Amino acid sequence: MITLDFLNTCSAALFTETLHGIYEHSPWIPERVAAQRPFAALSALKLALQAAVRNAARDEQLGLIRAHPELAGKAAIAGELTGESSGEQTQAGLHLCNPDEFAALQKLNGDYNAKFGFPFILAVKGPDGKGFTRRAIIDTFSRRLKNQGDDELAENLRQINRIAELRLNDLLAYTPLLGNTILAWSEVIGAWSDDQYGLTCAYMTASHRKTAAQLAEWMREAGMQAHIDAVGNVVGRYLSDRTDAKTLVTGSHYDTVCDGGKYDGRVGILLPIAVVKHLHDRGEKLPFHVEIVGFSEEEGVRFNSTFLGSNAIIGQFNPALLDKQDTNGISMRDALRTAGHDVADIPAIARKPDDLLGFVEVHIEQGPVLLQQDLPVGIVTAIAGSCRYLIELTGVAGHAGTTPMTMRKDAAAAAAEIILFVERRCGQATSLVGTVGQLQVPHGSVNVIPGTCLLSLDIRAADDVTRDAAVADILAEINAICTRRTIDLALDRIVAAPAVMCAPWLMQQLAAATKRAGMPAFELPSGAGHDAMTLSKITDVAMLFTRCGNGGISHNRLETITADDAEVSAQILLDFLRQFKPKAQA
Ligand code: HGY
Ligand code: MN
Ligand code: MN
Repeated sequence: MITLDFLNTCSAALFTETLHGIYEHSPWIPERVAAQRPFAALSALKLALQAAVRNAARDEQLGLIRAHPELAGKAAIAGELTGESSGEQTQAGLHLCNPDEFAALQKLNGDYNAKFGFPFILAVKGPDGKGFTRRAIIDTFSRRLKNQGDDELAENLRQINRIAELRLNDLLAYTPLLGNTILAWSEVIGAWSDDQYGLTCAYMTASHRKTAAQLAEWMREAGMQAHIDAVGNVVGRYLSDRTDAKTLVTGSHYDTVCDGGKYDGRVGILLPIAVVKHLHDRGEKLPFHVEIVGFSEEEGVRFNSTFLGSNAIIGQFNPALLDKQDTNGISMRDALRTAGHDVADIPAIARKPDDLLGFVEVHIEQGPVLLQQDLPVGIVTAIAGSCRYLIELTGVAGHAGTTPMTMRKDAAAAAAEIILFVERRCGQATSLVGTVGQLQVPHGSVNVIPGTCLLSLDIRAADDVTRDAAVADILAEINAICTRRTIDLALDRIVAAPAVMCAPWLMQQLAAATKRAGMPAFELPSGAGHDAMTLSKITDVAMLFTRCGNGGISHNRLETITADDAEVSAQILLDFLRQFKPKAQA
């Protein structure tokens, strides 16, 4: 069996020869990293090989891409695939295409080559190495055919690096066990949704409560005491033997956006459970309690109650939320009662700040930065603050055919002007973003001028000054547009979360664990909001990001991570916990 130790100590020629099948017909890649040996970990060898690809000349990169066969293409038909490619395409079932699938792939291969001048590359063994379905392969092929040339060249190189990673795992008989568990658990709870379209798990729905029960069960199996609190947070405690021990908290949210991804929030619960299970299975205790919280509500989809779960944990649950109603007229109070919760128990959820050693959240990046850096993980420096509003514009509904354009009070036209101003204004600073995610003409008709238009507003920036200046300008412009158009305006601010800096003493310990895992400690800000923002009000916080695939997409069913990246993140958290020093000793 090939081991890392063998690869580190054999001759450069034998190193290159042993790795000849890792990058299709391209020995120059292992050749270029041989001199960097020894590698402290398999992950460090993978990074070095990926860097050799990233730093190669453009013609070498194109040669590497063109050295790869098409999917179910000519080489496959002629039986000329390498052993590795043949195994991969077979595992994905590409040798079993029906005539329609086969025809679709031939057309896609032709169109893709004609557009880009190189073949489409996809690591068909997928995120967990078990293989994409043919349907998923064809859908991905069709989606990526619409991309631009440079983006597809970069994506092909990432896919080649992913294929190499999977081939290296096979060569060294390495299995990302924790990562596979995390992805398998994500699939289980990712199948439970409020609707049949995609994954929607809104607060206190049946799928939400089923997910909570499953998380509690996995926590118990990991040796934790687990309970579901009065607002639906799933709380697991892995107790230290020390009676005077304090508590280090980790976790994230398990609710989702509508038609969301399987990993947003959930990885930050499942990964720590897998890590604690690893400790428990070895009878390993820590000098502090570890508490994992599956926060019940962060996205705010059903009741516009963002960060509800984490607010209850810090003792700042807003009782007024209980009277908010969802689109079916069900109040939060009734939803909690139906779930068997007693709202009188909510205040007791609050944690004592003195008992806490800190809060560390693992979360998918939800963006493209780590992907572009070819890095599995990153350390978060700051979490962007956000302001969110619900806006109701009221004009006059009227006849679409008889009302002259100069006599209209069109609420939707006013909304359109507002949306374009938000886009223009938020293009004026790099970390500033503005989004109108909800836009609705209630009970609208094709032949009726919109009398009412509802829209949401989400403005964020890495610093509060930039964000607040943009919010002021946007609100002023909204007022000006409504005055000019004689539209009535109702504004409801539903979130005003300041930007949060992560604690350097916690970041340094995450960074140290990252480096021990053979990774550079790459730092980046978070454009997304997280439960860590709420916990930062009572304890120091830090975050570890895990790379997102598919261009970094999130809040979308295409959200994806690999078992290997989940594994590296889990190993870093495990090492972080084992080496953790409280602030006083840090
Ligand atoms: O919107 C956010 O930033 C988070 O995903 N709730
Ligand atoms: Mn989210
Ligand atoms: Mn999230």
